[in-house]
Amino acid sequence: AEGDSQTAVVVAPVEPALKRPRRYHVVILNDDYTPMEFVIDVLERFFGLNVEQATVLMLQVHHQGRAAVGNYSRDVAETKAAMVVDHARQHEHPLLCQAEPMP
Ligand code: TYC
Repeated sequence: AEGDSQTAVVVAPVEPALKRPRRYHVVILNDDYTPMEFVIDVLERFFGLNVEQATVLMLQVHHQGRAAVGNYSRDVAETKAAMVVDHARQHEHPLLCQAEPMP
């Protein structure tokens, strides 16, 4: 209509108000002392793997030094890692397990 002025408003790109929270890997690490059977049991018990999947993953860690077991929210990943370490210490095994932010 007459008299309308077209005003161009330039909006600078801003950070999204809500960033999707980072996901965290739970990583298990190799060591020379924790029995293979114990690691397999941990993978079944805490990560819901079946015995075949757990065996493959345990051997991967044994040969390559480490592997990611799953990805979770930060809270869940840190809790699971702490539960695994706690369980291992109760059985006097040095197994290490930690949460790491995904790239
Ligand atoms: N390297 C151990 C052994 O030879 C087995 C092992 C596998 C330990 C995976 C830890 O995260 C681990 N008994």
